[in-house]
Parts: sequence; structure tokens; C-alpha cells
Amino acid sequence: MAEKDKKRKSFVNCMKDFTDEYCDLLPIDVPILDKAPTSLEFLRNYVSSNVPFVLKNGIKQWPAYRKWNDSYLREQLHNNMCTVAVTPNGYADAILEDRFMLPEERTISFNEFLDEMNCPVHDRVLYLQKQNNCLVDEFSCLMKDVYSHVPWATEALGDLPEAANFWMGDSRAVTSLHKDHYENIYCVVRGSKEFILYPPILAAWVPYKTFRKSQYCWEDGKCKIKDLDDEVKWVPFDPKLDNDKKFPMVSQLKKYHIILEAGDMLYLPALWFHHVEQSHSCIAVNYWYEMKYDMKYAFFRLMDEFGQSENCFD
Ligand SMILES: O=C(O)CCC(=O)C(=O)O
Repeated sequence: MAEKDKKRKSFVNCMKDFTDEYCDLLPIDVPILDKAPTSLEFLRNYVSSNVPFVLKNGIKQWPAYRKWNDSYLREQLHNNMCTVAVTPNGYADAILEDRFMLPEERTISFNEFLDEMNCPVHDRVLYLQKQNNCLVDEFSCLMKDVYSHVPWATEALGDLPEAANFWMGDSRAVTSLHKDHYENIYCVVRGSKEFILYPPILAAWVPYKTFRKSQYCWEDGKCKIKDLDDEVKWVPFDPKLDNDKKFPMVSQLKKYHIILEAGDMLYLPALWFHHVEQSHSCIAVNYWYEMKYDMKYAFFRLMDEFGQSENCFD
């Protein structure tokens, strides 16, 4: 074997040993709490060690949990305009063959949105998923029913959330595997959500590829694809559809599978990869807190760079 190949092999083995050791240090399952942590417990046990948890029934005291049925939402929001992501198949910000597909963004009234939720059409999938503080900007009349921030998280992280978001959509809508630069407190108000998670420190084993950016658009009632003059690096691996035959490197990943029921809260630490699905008309609210760009971040970057240099572990 050539010297270069030997070196690469021993390097890959070293990375595999590191991965095994790190996975041994992680909890077997995501911890389930039945009581909110104090800010110190949150910081000490979860933020600093970059471990997620579920707070079972964590938001059952919210008025939203009791009140947010369709008739209440219609009463509150009726003709309020909201931004909805529209796709033909439920995959917005996701890979379609050799393209990264953005949804069409439409502004419609909340009533129109609810009408379609109750009577979905087969070739069009709607998802309220605007982010960027849309709970405050587009659904402000619902703010009285939820926390404006999560007190123990705000105290631990040292600031108010940067954004509070509202999510509601079709059961066919899928959020493809990605990561965010935020500490995320994710709360399911109605229905259920399914999360698949992978830790950021294992980023070296997450496949990435560069894709052309394109966007769905409807013309004369027909869905078309418009190619944009841009590219994006994205994860082509779908944990629900693909296996490690197609992407051998993912067999190194530690996977967590979580179902959140109505009333549950998830702490999703910054940079954790997540893939999300939901029951029909599920509603969630989440808070994005600014992450700290500390040693954990530098370590993540190192692993991410290793992995992305030509998917060198494949
Ligand atoms: O609920 C979803 O579909 C996606 C949530 C998500 O990606 C996030 O909170 O960062």
C-alpha cells in the first residue's frame, strides 16, 4: 500500500476510534425530564455538554395548549395574512435529484390556509414555516397564549431569544436534515412531531454535496421549477428514505429518534442535525437563542471540514 494510502487509513481509523469513544460518552437515549431544570442545571447538564432533552408536559400550563383549536385560531387570526411555503410534495429546502429546492412563498389569509389544511389538495402541500420571528411578526395576537421567552433558558444563556417561530402544516411536509446556529427550545402545542437527531461533533460522517438552487413556482395552476443563479451545500441523506448502502459513512453516526406529543418541549442544542416530520395540522412554537461561538463550535468546524473535504471518509 502506498505511504499516502497507509496514512489516510490510519487517520480514518483514528477518527473511527474517536467516534466510538464519543458515542460511548453520549446518553443512550435523549433524557426525558418531568420537571423544568433550573437555569444552573440547564447550563451545567445540557448546554455545556451539548446534550438535548425532552421536558415531558413542559408547556401544558400554556393557555395555547387548551385553546388552540381551529375555531379559536380562526377567531383570532381570520383574515390575518401569513407567509406559507408551498411545494408539490412536502419537501421545502430539500434535495430533488441534483437540485436544492426552495418552496414557493405565498401570502394568504389564515382562513384560506386553514381551509386547505382541512381539505388538502393532492398535488400541493402547505407549511407555515417562515421562521425569522414569525410568531411575533405574523401571529402576534397569539403571543398572549404562550411564553414570550423561556425563563430558565434566558437566564442560563444570558439573553432573550433572537426569534420565536410558529409552525403549522400538512402531515406530508418534511423538514430535511440540517442544522441551525441556535440553541433551540421547541414546543409542540397540538398534534405530534417526530425528530431524528445526530450530534454535531460527528459532522465528519454527515454527507454534504453542492447543489444548484432552484425554486418551485406555480404558473397557470401548474407547478414549475425555476433554476436560480446560486448554489448551496446541503445534506443529500434522508434518514427516512436512504440507508448506509447509499451513504456508507452514516453508519458511524449515533442516531436519536424522538416523538414529541402535544405539551412536550425539546431542548435541541445548537448545531445538532435534525430531520422533522409531523402529524396533520400539528402546531409548534420554538425559541431560537443565540449560540456561543466557543470551543465546541471550533471543534464542530474541524469535524465538519474533515468530512466535507471531498467526503473523505466515504
Ligand atoms: O418543525 C419543523 O418542521 C422544523 C423545525 C426546525 O428545523 C427548527 O426548529 O430548527
